[in-house]
Amino acid sequence: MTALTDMADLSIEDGIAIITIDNPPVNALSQGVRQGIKDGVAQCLADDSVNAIVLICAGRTFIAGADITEFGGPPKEPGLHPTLADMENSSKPIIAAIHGTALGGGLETALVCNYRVCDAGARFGLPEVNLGLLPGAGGTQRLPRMVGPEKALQMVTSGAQIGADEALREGLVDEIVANDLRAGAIAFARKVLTEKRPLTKIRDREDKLIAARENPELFDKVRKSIARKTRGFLAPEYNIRCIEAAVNLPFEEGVKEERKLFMELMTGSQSAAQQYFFFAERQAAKIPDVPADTPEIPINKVGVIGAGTMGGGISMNMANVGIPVIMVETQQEALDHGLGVIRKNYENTASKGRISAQDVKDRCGLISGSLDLSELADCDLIIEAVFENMELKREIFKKLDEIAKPGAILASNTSALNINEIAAVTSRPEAVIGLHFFSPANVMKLLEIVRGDKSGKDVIKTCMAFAKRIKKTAVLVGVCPGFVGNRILAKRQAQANQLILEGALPHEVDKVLFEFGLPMGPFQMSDLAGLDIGWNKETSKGETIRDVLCEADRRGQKTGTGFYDYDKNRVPSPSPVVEKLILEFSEKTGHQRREISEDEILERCLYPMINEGAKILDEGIAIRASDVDVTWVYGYGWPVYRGGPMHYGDSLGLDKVVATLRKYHEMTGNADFEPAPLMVRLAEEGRGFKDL
Ligand code: 3H9
Repeated sequence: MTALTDMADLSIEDGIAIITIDNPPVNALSQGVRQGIKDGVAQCLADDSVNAIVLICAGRTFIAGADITEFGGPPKEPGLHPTLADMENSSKPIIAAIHGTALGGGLETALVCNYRVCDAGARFGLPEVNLGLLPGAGGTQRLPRMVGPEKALQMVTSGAQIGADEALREGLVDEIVANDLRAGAIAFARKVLTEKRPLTKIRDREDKLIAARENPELFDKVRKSIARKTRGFLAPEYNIRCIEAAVNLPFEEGVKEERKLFMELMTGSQSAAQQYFFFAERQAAKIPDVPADTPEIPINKVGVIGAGTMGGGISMNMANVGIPVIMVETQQEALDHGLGVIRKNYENTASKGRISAQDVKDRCGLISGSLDLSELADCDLIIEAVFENMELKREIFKKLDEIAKPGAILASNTSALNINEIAAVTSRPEAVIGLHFFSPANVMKLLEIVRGDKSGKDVIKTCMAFAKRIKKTAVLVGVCPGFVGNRILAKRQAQANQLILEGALPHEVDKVLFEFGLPMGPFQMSDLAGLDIGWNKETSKGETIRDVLCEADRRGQKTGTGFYDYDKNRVPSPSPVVEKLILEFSEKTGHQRREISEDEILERCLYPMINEGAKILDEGIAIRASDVDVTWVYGYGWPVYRGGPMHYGDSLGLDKVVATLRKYHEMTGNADFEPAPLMVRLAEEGRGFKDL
């Protein structure tokens, strides 16, 4: 075996050359990999003893794509394009041997080979869209030639992967190797030689494109079908245009179009934000003071206290991954209702074909119910999900302390309350932690893990790993009112409430934030949650617009009216009644209403969020700025193409954010606009949160 570079080597076995890539952890196409492939192919072509070449990877996967860490830096020779061109022009057959995931540039590398074999677990995809990109090394031109434009469109716009069986059916691979992939690939290479199979090149194929040429509506159909999900994103549309080019243009011209659109995306702000977020998400899993060798507590059974919307959603997470869960309620009726809702949810999912009838049965079978708290005695993790009342929570934790087995983790799903105060009523504060799920808990990807002063490192490590197991992205935060997500949300809500007193109307505020890319504005969100959360009819004195609306029995979507009027399909429309109530309230509270620009709405809602994020960082409540961004993207639907509030602040320039905050501070006197010292310091140093 000869080393080609420090990431690739070459061996020759009876006329078959094997180029092995070894660039852990995912064999990304770093400079050393490209160099290795290029040199390896050249050596094989020059060596008369070599008749065919197998390209295979060491470690856990085939090439998982271009090396994202090289993006944005100076180009390092050789580029991917000339490397792939050498492969495609090889006069000796090249066979890709694929295991793990052939993704992005990895799949594009496989597509310039003459043949592809894989093991049964291999997966294939072009996930560039998730990085705000498109496959820029011929993938958009070659994939539709292999699997047809329809399938290619689905793959490039969603980034979804297909498995080995589907890849074989679609013609993407030539053979699935049963056991030893390397031996199987070598045997396949010999077969190619003995059978004198041609040096087929995907670029020369046209057969699967012809039907689409007569069906140009195909593209608009796809555009329409993904419009809601991809609102605001550039990359999905650019990916579609590339497939259109593959169908309608000669190969070389299609490649040129792909290159042009790729460069546009690559140099744009959306891809920068999405690439940033790719690493942000992975960073969040790293906890500096919890060493990798910290032991984990095995979690084989979970208890959930409360069978309401939250408790039910939380329980579904466990059942979805095969973990038995017991829900405890105080009343049989509430328990039955909770279990019924879960079943209905699963049945709905099954009716859409996303899970099977057997899945519904299995998952429901994993969720049991009880009215007796002592049945939680054998649970490894108990999650309290009752309503937000400190006294009630403390009472429950006192009981849990007596019931739970030694070593069990006692978690609260509180969205704002002090975990230390809850932990203090137990004899084992090290076992207590916050697991803040976001509603709907079976859907939202974020899990805010709240570390109390005494939470054990093993408990933290276990919860971080457990989050991954139930397919959530966890962010570890410290104790403060509202933690990271809701603390920042409160600042936006305060400004939104203020803006409608000063002159804007709820739908005007919501429109600005919706157009910014959020799933909905603050008033639609309040209506959805219910305006009467925390509101008390007996004590309400009409001190806020929310009070006024609740007193008028406008309590949000559930009552058909709130800040908006809702039709029977829950479609909102601005309400003249609310407008009148707001105008009256403005006058009563001495506000001189004025025209408020969209820019002011945006800045006043978003900049205090960035400011609060800076305070959170300064206080050590979040470990890093990117954790705040992960919280907001996965917990509140902040558009990932804007990275998150902290990345957004950096992209605006912190000097601009500070100056604008000062302007509003002067104008309103509101302390939320007083720039956080950390942000002022960074702005003065010409740095950003990314430099911390
Ligand atoms: C592309 O190919 C463009 C082309 O069209 C060419 C145009 C010219 N580069 O996710 P994990 C790191 S764009 C650099 O935790 P898993 C990752 O940061 C690319 N680093 O593991 C992490 O580092 P750390 C298209 C990468 O097992 C470590 O590897 N391809 C890359 O849960 C482990 O990652 C993609 O978008 C990379 N490409 O999942 C695929 N990928 O340990 C992106 C990963 O320091 N990758 N790292 O935190 C993935 O989807 C997942 O990583 C994968 C493994 C499924 C492969």
